[in-house]
Order: sequence, then C-alpha cells, then structure tokens
Amino acid sequence: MTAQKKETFLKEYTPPAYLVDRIDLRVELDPRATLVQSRLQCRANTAAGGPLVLDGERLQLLRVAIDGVDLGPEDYTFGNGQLVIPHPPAAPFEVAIHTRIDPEGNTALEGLYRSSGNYCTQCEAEGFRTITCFPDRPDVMSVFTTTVVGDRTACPVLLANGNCIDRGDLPDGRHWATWHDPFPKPSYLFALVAGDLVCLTDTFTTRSGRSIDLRIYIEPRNRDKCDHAMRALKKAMRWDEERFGREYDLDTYMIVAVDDFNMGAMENKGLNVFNSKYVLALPETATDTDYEGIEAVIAHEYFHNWTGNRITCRDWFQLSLKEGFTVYRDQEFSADQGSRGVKRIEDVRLLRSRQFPEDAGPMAHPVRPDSYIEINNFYTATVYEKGAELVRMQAGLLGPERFRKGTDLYFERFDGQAVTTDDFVACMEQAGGLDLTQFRRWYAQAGTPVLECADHYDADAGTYTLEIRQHTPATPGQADKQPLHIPFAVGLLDAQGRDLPLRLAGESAASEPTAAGVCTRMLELRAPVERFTFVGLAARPVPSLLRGFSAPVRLRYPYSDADLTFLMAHDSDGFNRWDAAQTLAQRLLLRMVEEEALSVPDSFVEAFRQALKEAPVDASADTQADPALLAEVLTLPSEGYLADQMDCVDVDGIHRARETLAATLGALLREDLLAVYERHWQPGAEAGDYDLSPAAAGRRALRNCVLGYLGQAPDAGIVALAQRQFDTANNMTDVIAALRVLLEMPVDVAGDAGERALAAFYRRWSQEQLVLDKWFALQAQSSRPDTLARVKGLMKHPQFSLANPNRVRALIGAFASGNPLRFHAEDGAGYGFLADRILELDPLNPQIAARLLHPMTRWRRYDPGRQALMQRQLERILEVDGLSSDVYEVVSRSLGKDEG
Ligand code: B3K
Ligand code: ZN
Repeated sequence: MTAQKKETFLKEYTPPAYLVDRIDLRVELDPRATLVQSRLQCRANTAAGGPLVLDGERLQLLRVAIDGVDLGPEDYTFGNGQLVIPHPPAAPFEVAIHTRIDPEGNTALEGLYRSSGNYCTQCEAEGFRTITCFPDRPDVMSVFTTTVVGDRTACPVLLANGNCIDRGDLPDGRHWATWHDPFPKPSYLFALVAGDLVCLTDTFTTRSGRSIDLRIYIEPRNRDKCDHAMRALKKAMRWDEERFGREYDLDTYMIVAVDDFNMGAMENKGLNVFNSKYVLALPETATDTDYEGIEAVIAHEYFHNWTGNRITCRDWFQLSLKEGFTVYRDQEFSADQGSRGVKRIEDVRLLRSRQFPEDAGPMAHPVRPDSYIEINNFYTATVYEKGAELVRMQAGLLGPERFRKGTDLYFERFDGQAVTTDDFVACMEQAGGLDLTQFRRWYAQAGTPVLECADHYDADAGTYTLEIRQHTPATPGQADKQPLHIPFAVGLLDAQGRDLPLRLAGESAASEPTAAGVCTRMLELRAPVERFTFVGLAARPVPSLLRGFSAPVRLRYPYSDADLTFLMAHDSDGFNRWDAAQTLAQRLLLRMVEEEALSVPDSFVEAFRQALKEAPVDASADTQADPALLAEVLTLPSEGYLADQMDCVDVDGIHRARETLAATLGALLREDLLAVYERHWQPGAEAGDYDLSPAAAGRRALRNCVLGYLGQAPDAGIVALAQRQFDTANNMTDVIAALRVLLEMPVDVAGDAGERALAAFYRRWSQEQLVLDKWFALQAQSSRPDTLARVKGLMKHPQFSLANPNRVRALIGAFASGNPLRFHAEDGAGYGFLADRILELDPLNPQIAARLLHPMTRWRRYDPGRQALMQRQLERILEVDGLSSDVYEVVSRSLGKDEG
C-alpha cells in the first residue's frame, strides 16, 4: 500500500489566512455538466497575508479571476485538492471561479448529486469543495447568495438556503431563482435542491409573534406521508423556545426528503435535506420505532439551527460541540414526548451497544479527537452519543436552573461564531460557579472508565461506607489515563424497598435541603479512590448505584442475584430497575455460555413471572407499570452487548444461550405470556383504529416482546397467533413483529408459513422502497443456516442496488452488523463476502464502504481462527490500490499494532 493519506492534527490548528465575507453563486444545472460560477469577497485575516489557498476536488476548473482580471496558468496552481494563488492583493479583493461538475456521475453522494432524477447536495463535512473552490473549513463564515438555474419541466422547484429574493424565466426553457441567506455560515451548511417535487405546507407562529412558513418537499407519490414529520417539526420548534429559549430566525423552514442519502439527515441552514426514511410515514408502512426516529431526527436537525448553525465549530475536532449538544437536546425533547425512563433506557442501550465497544476497540478516540485522516470517519457514537453524555453530566452537575443559565450564556456569547468544546465548558463553569478543569479531561481522554464499588456496613455505628475506585483502560495512543470528575448518583433502599434519607457523615440533620430528606445523592468522584460514609442507618441498606446512568461508565459491584431481583422489583429509579433486570439476565446468559448444560434457575423464571403479573390491565391508567418499560425489562441483552462483556467472544455460545433462555421462558411462562398478549390485543386494531400515542406504542412493544418469547417455544397455537397478527394487523409494527416470529419458527412446526408471509409481504410492498428495506433486512438477519446464500441471492434481486445507501444498509449492513451468528460463521465466508462488497462499494461510495467495515474492526476479540480469517480480509482490502481515505483509515487503524 503506497497511497499517502494525509493526517490532520488538532494541535496544528491555525486560523484561516483569508476570510470570505460574501459568496455569490450561480449554478446552471445539467446532469453531466453543471456550470458553477462563484464570486468570493475575500480579505486577509492575519497581517501576514501570504498565498490564498482554496480547497477544490473532483471538479473541472474553467476560470480563475481576481478583481475581474483572468489569471493565466502561471498565476496559480491547481492540484492535490488545492487551488493556490501565491500573490493575492493586499486590500480586500474579489475572486471569481468557474467550475464544471458531474452530478449524475457523483455516486459518493457528497457535493451535488442526483437522487431519483432530482438534484440535491450534501456538503458536511468537506463536500462543498467538490462544487467550487473555497476555503472549505467551518471557521470561514460567509453570507451566501445563490442563483439556481434549471430546466422548467425537469426542475420546477429550485431551492437554496435562506429566503427566495427573485426569480424569472429564460428564453431557452429554463428558469432561475435567487436565494439569499442573511446569516453568515460555513460552507458545510450550503444546500441546493432542484427537481420535480411537491410540497406540504404549514405555518408556525414563534413566541415573539413571527409567522414561519414550514415546507416539506417530497416526490408526488409521497404526498400523503408527511403529516407526522410536520407535527414533529412544530413540536420541536415550540419545545426549543420553552426549554432553551431558542426561536427560529428565517421566514421559511424547508425540509426535502430524498431516497439516496448517506446518513439520516442534514441541518443545512433553512433547507434541511433528509433521508426519506426520516420523513415519510403512514401507520401501515412505518413502525413505532420509525415514527419515533422521525420525530427525533426532525427535532435534531431543527435544534442544530442554534447548536451548529448560529454557533458552529471552529474545526472538525470540535464536531461534538454541535453533535453532542444537539443529541442531548433531541434526547431531552424525546423524553418530554413520552416516557422519560424508557427514553433513557433506549439511549443507554445504544451507548452500551455501540459506543462502549468503539471505546474498547482499535477505533477508540476521544470525544474531541486529536487527529484524523478522513473526517467522515469521525461521525461516531463517541462524538455523538458519548458527547451527549458529557453535556448531560454537566447538566447534572449544574442542576436545571444553572444549566439553563449556562446555555443562555453560551448562546449569547458565541452567536455568529465558530468555537470549541472548551468554550462551551467555560460557559457551564461560569454560570454554574464551579471548577470544571478536571471534567475537561472527558473530552480529551478516550476509553470507558470502570468504577469498582465496595461497601461496608457498621451496625454499631449505624454507618454505611461506599468505596469507589475508578480507572480507565488504555486505548490506542493513550496508555496512561488520568482520573475523571464523575457525577455518581446513588440511593439506598431499606429491607422493604423504600428509599432511605441520605445523610453523609459530617452533615447535620438540619442541613438537609428538604424535610423528607434526600433520597438520591449526586456524589462527585475526583480521586482514583473515593469513600463516602452515610450515617443514621439502622440496618444494612441495598445500594442503588449510578441512578439514571449518571455517567457513561462500566459499573462493578458484587450484587447477589437476590439483591438484583430485589432492585428489579423495588428501586424507585426506573432506569435502575431495568438495569438490575439486565444485569441478572446478563449474568445468567454468560454462565450459560460457559456451561452448556446449565438449566435456568427457578428464581429467574419467577422474577419474570412476577414482572408479567404486574403487567397493567389498562395501560393508559397506569404509570407504575408502564408497558413500554416492562417490555424493556423483559428484553434480553443483545448478542452484541453480551459479546462486549466477554474477553474472547463465543459467537455460537452466546446465540445458543439466548435462544435457550428465551425458549425456556416461552415454555414455562406460556400461560402468563398468553394472558399478557391477549390482554393487550387491541380489538380496534383490525378495524383501522390505529393509535399512535406513546401509551399505545408501549402496549404494542410489550405484546410483540411477549409474542417473541412465545415464538421461541412454538406449537400450532402460537403459529396461528402470529399468523392472525400478520394477517389482520393494520400497522407495520405488528406486521413486521409477526413476520419476524413466523420466519424464525422451525419448519417442522410452522411449515412454510414464514415463507408464505414473506412472499405476501413482498407482493404488497414491492413499490414502497422504505418497506422493502425491511423485507431485505429481515432476511439478512435470519438465524437460518442458509442466510448468507440468501443474502448473496438477494444481491441479484432486481430491486437491489449498491447505489442506494438504505438498500445497502438493509441487506449488507443488516447481515454484517445485525446477524453476528451468521456473519461470524466459523468458515469465514461472511468475512469474505463483506470484504468483496467493501471493495465493490469503495470506488462508488467510500463513506458507506467505511461504515460497513465496522463489524470486522474488532477482530482481536474473537478466537484465533476467526481472528486470522478477519485479519486476512482486512489485509486483502489494504493491498488494493487507490483505496479511499475513508476505508484506508478504518482498515489501517484496526490492523494497527497498538490496540488497547
Ligand atoms: N450533521 C449531519 C451529519 C453529517 C455527516 C457527514 N459525513 C447530520 C446530523 O448530525 O445532524
Ligand atoms: Zn447532528
């Protein structure tokens, strides 16, 4: 491998030599030869002056002029991604640049490209440089004016950022529109959309009384699927005013849904571009999870208007400044829409299943990375989800009022600027009146801290002492770790399961903030070992540790199974009730992996039975036993999560243990499960009476979870049950859950019911691309032994295409990341298949190729046989000439010698 891939370092950051106050763009659209004319109003930012360096890639440079005078080839150089003008004028000057680009040939879906014949852009992080030459870095903020010119018939709609200020027709069948965005922004927030689209409109009145036009642009066939997205947008706008005091600033807010998109969505100023998966929904096409996802992503992109757009990142190392904070904001928004406890569980599940493994593997990096080769590889669970946890910890340390003061200060101080994560922390520090010097290490230090807890009860003194040790394992390039400042929420339960008032030694009873006493204390850990002594305890309490998951750490405490069962039943902290159940199940499952013949203890079955007994009869009336929470409690830890708990992953053992446990519960608790299933069978459901409320979604989640267990121990009755649900349900949540169960049931019980249902599903939905993705994914995730063969067959399906990222994720991604059993087959066939696909995809779409690689990056965690097979495939990839920097970086890092 000879390709030199340039690494960029945080420590080498220097401010831009030139600023661009304004840019005027004229884009004449043509599928293969779009002409882009730009005029940049430049001025030196530093006294030094020096050459003007603009970024430019994958484009044809037609003309360069300064102050109206064309430059000859001797006046500039262009190559290796840069246009360099060695001697620009000292006084402010105008650079004119003409380029030609090929949207149709743009399969990387970065820059200007075509999706279903329409034009759209994706510029973050470094896509703008493929449209025109520009200082394509977030600390250069410019006022954009964009004229889009296109064919009147093919492109009746012409959009760009900001407000439309003029439009007109040309004599040749084309027309044009000029858009002006008054807010200076970095080039990564530029957007242009053109095509044959229709739009759904609404209005929102801000709290200061301004009326905002809301528009969702879609292809005509999707006209009926935007109501939910529009509702979500209005909710998000109101919520941001109330919770963070943030009002929208332009007169129009536009969202465009496209079918070909590398990720979820993009927050371009005033003109969001969305993966249609996060806009379009009808009950019969979208699951409850899809609905939730739409609401969350719409909110996330909307919230970026303040956290990302008005205040942006100084450089890409600061990515978590906007992403971590915006994820925190969307998590809080979603928590306020339904059950806060369930939302927290979902978020922690994601953190543990994606971010913890990342932090423990070869790709580990700090929330603020030190270096990158390809920035697109750093849109990670660490930057997003762990970044959100860092904001959450600060909110926890400050408390709601001071945190709001801190965010107010941040918005006021940095509006219109490109800043750093450190600037954010400084605001929290000032508004909170606390010292976050040690806390800042969280941004710089990779790896998940481990907290080892021990305790001691002194019956004579009535005191209970908790001792907490922290250490963070080494990660690549960071051998030595410093102790962190960790907010650690605890409660203590008495023998009846009631919260005890908490008083630390040295505190007088009178200093307790409330008469009832404090039942959850936020302890702050700073030293490698900390001790806390609670006084006034008549008996040994059961500790409830890390309540609400107050910090992103791995917690170790020698709970007995009885303690966990007790906490599962009594802890006042919903999150910890769930976590106790998860720990109990995890322990049992890991024991079952080790010991194949181990039978499921009665106590475990009884704990489950008890939980099922408490399943509410009338869900809407009951908050104590929320069906959604119960469904979470009853869900076994995933195969991926269990794998992360093992030093050497036993792929087959984990699958077998999970299946055995589920089948045992399905058989032994059959009557209880059936009772819950029938109680939550919504008779109205067949009659078209579909209820989208969180309560109804919670009931569906519980019922489908229960159906999953029943399906693990099936007989003709259960087959009929799943079949009835598949045939009569009026919503995708229930249809897909039933289909999954039917497909996984053994043929000797279910016959060809699964295959018939699958075929019926295809016939019904073959024209709905998002539903079809589910059809591909279900097959790719099947535990059947012939799954790989089937996946290979589906690659040849007329509806499969490597050009569509959603389809690639649905088939190849679902197989490699969502089917550990079959992907990690002992013969290595899964690895060979994935490597082949990556090599096929890399020249087309490097971002997607690099993402698909992830399941193979943690090869060192498997047995020597699998290690060798994965390593061989990674090396095979690395040997290929002309690899993208995306794939090169992921492969070389994961083969790197210094893995922790
Ligand atoms: N900011 C975009 C992500 C861009 C990814 C570029 N590879 C979406 C988001 O986080 O809202
Ligand atoms: Zn984001």
